[in-house]
Amino acid sequence: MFKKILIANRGEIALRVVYACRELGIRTVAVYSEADENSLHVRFADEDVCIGPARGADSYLNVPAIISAAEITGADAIHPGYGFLSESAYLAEVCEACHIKFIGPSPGVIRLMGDKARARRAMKKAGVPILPGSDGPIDSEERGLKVARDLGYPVIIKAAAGGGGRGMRIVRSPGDLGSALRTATREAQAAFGVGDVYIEKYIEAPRHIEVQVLGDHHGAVVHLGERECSIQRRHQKLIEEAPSPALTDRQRRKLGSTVVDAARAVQYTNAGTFEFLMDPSGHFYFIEANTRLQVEHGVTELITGVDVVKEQIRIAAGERLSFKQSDIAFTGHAIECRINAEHPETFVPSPGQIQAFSVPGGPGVRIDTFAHADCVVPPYYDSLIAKVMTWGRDRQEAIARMRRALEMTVVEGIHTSIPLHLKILADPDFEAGRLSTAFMDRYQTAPPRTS
Ligand code: MV4
Repeated sequence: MFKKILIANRGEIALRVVYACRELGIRTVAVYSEADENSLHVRFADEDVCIGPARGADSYLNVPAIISAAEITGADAIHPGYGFLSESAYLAEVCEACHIKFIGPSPGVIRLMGDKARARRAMKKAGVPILPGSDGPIDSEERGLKVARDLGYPVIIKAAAGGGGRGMRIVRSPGDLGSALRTATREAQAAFGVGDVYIEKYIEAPRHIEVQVLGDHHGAVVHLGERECSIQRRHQKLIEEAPSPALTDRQRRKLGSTVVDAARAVQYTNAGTFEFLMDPSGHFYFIEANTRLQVEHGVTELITGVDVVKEQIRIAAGERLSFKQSDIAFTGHAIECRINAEHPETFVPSPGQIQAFSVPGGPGVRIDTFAHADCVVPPYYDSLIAKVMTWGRDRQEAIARMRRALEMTVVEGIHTSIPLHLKILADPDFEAGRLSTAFMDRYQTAPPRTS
């Protein structure tokens, strides 16, 4: 087992990795930017190294600074958390060259899944249902028009190097295809340095359902069931839950075994998430795979009892998974609300100094946060300040617990999304589990007044 892990991240996820390391008896090294000097992840790590100025590009994205910090402190592994360098095949390669274990999949798998068009082909080959679409990148308007005509409109143009909703364009008629292709290609080139785009049939108002997997270095792969993440706004998830209220046990088993086969086919190791869209008639289509720990991993932990972060560390250290698929039982229901430092109606970021901070406990409540009274939420990073998770024997109990937990959460000095979360929890469609990625359209901000 590792003796010392460097955590190349900040905020609640850096603390979450500290928790796992402490429980495993592993020393921790925090890295931090000049804006995070007084953060809890620094306070609770055994050692800490300042890696640069506040801006992410100068600190948490700075590979040489992070590798140097690992070498200086003698860390034998790096946990990248989520965001920042978590899906950097380059960091994973540099780690290999420096004999530091990267706690995540191999560089080859990260690179494969990072190219969404290649990932799509690999999943198709492995027998995973994908959306009807182009076989590879679209390099001309003629080709695009032909593919779109065969698919039928609407279609969606996606950047091969995109993902998470970046670089997508919906096209509803052939007259719009040419200019959409050119814009999408230009934007992809500017944003990702690769202009490749591909086309898929567009599904209106799907559910977003994703499957958590773990694979060890001895060929064992298991799934930990699905999460439903349909409640999102501009590709930022607001509420996630497990299991999905839309799946039958039979669908769950089938989706799970399809994903396990696919992960095996690409020799997937460590933790990963395979994302699907579910159309209104209940069909699943693979969209992309995330080769990192996800923000919402906690709801899976609450219904399976598996500590995903500890498993990531054990897997990277070469240990075998200690359980088989048949050992995993799904018990009850879990929900997560992502509490952001932002105005609940305008969604404008609200960084600053938190004055009062109090979070509830009680049965079935888990809170992952780096916030505390007097802490500062810096303006440089994403606005997630806390994840409130609740567990109940059924969905209704999980929702009731979430309601009382949010009603008794106190955050003063900054705005938070809690009032919006309470509104969603009271929505009859939410309560009935009638979810889709279009759910949040009803909470559109009012257009600015002109008089
Ligand atoms: C789609 C889609 C409809 N049809 N692909 C957005 C994030 C990225 N992972 C893929 N996304 C979508 N791809 C086809 N062919 C709709 C979305 C989508 C979406 C997906 C998941 C969660 C929220 C979403 C919100 C808007 C659009």
